[in-house]
Amino acid sequence: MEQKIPEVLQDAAGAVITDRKVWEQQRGRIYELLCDQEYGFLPPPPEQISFRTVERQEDFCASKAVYERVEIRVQVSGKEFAFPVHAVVPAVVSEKPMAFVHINFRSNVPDEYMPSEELADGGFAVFSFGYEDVTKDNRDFSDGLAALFPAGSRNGNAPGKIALWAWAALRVMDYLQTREDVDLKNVAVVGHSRLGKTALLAAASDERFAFAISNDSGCSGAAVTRGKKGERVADITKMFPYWFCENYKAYAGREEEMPFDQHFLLALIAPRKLYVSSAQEDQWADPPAELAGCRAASPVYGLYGLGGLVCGEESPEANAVFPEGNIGYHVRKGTHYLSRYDWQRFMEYLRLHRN
Ligand code: GTR
Repeated sequence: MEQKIPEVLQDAAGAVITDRKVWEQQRGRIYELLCDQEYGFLPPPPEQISFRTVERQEDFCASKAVYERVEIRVQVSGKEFAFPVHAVVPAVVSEKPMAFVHINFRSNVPDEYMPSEELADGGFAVFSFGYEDVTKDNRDFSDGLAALFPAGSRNGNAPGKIALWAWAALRVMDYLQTREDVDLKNVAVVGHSRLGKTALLAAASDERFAFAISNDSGCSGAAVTRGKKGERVADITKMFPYWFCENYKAYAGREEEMPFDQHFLLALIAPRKLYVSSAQEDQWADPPAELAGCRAASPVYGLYGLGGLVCGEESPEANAVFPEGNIGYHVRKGTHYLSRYDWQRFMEYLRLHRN
């Protein structure tokens, strides 16, 4: 069933990479390869960026947290675009809170995907944005952030929507740099499903994220593509071609020819922390393929004298949690969803691995 996947620690001549410096050059090449062939290149940082708090509630969650709506305004190619970020920061803390940057399906706070009250109770801050406040989840590249990049620039490696949503997450990280009340050494970017893919790309693109968390990210996310069940490149590029760059389509039905696989994306996060979560009944995402991605990315941590995934079990039972490693993993009972259970595990993982 499982097919041979490309070695991430192999140089262009086929030699095994055992040296961290050589890996760091390879890392740059791999990042460019994934941008060029799969997601498209993220646009460069904005020419200008500004932040404005447009709403503030001190009595959020029974006064346990402060809610702020912050407008992030960017200028790109002389054109402006703004999107809202929702901050929920615990009101009373003994130390600066660790923080999640949540790339959210919704822009309501709180919502069914994000238990902001439990996060605040747990001592965590959360900064979320609704992905469609950045650019709509459709093939229209003339809306929102996408409109800042000239039409007709949809050449082979122009950014797909995942790359644009990831770019927005980097701008939230820019905003966080202005917050002295947040533990900036411990910021996690987190997303579910298509936004789990986005969270991985954001963390691969920006080392300011100390943790990357992808939930049920599946195909073109944490799951190894070769031998994968459920969704394949042909499915995803047919249904959602605009998530990716044009070049990715060439691999529909030809996954064996890809000069990469998804563990390359995961490896770009090393030596920072990575947490991958699956749902047992989410066969479309394929939990074993997501776990395989974690295993295949693990050797890169060895170059830093660190361990990757710590999971002895071939096929873990539902609700098994493997938090010890620099790559953490759990598989939850149930279907495709970002649940309270998942968030509880993310909080535990951050507490355990706090920098
Ligand atoms: C599905 C898609 C998956 C996953 C999911 C989601 O339809 O095929 O790759 O990303 O959407 O984002 O909910």
